[in-house]
Amino acid sequence: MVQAWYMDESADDPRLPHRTEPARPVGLEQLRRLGVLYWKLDADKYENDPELEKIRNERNYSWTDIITICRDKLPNYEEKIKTFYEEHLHLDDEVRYILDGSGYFDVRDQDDRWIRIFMERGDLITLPAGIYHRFTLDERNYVKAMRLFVGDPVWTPYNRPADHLEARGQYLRFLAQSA
Ligand code: KMT
Ligand code: NI
Repeated sequence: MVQAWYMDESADDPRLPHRTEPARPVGLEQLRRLGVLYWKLDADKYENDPELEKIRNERNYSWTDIITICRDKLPNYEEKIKTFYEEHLHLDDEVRYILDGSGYFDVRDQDDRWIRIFMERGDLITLPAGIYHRFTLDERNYVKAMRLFVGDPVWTPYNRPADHLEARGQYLRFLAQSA
């Protein structure tokens, strides 16, 4: 089951869980209304997994690569980590499948509050184009993830405010009718 919750307002290290007290868990259905889709797969089989193939075919995720985020493996680690955690959106879906390690994807809900999604080995997520979001490692400081994309990848982040973009307008229309 997905592990997601509303974040507290504390300015502590982002790599901590930041659960509110009392806890305010968020379920799959609420994520779905935000356009966020989640699957649990068997990461042992990622190289030959009919379930993954099915999702890739249905959603046209033709392109993939694998990224390892840790201090020793990722060039420009500090800079990239900082960029990932700036609130931003993309013109396309952001799709990640966690093969090892873990981290947090934070997404804004319909009232602009942060929801934190804990992602670990076997978790696949799609963040829709136009949603404001960010990513951080957790205290393990390590994640290995497959990045999936429809066609040739474009990673450009548009930092908030990016409300003038058509992808944002489209997303807001989606939100308005999915409530
Ligand atoms: C991104 O675009 O935020 C990333 O690729 C980092 C997260 S991948 C687990
Ligand atoms: Ni992003």
